[in-house]
Amino acid sequence: VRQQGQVLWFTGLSGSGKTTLALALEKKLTEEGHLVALLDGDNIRDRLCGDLTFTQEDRMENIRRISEVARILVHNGLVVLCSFVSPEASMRQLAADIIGPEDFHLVYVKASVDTCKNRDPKGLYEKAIQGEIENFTGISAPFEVPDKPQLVLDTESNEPDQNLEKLLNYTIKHIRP
Ligand code: GGZ
Repeated sequence: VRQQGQVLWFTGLSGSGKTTLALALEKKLTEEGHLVALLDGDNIRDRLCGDLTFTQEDRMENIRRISEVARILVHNGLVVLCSFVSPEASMRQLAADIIGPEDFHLVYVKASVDTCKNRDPKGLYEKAIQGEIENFTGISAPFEVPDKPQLVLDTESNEPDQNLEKLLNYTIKHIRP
């Protein structure tokens, strides 16, 4: 059976749970024999996009490069999971335009700034509030809630297992022709 490549694009605040969900999905899909690629800050921001900051312009360039990589991978039949804050509608639109809207699924990982600030697993919110990090999404840079995401995963009110199940069901439905 030829696998149909698709991109699942996770958008949400730092600390909303994007990468955790994408990693869990990657594991499930891999166990089921799918070819999966996971792109996220940890493997992109140090290397391919190591020259970029968090200004609006640099975030656009970050998303552009990632989307071009995702486009190649999806054309090779992979399920591509992209986990990026991608805070503005124009950035997500750019990704959809590059990848092609028919292969692009927007997943909004939903948690409020207050919740993410309280979680603060890396202490970044605290630093942003102290003014030690500039242009920090939710503190000193905007996050535009997506208008019409294909899927919303609320990590504030739902249990992780509930969200993973919802995500897995959606994915299975869309990667099998
Ligand atoms: C937002 C920042 C910033 C600023 C560093 N604003 O929780 P994390 O740490 O691991 O995820 C965040 C990641 C965001 O990078 P992206 O490439 O996803 O952003 S974008 O799509 O907007 O280009 C956070 C860390 O990098 N980080 N500084 N100022 N997040």
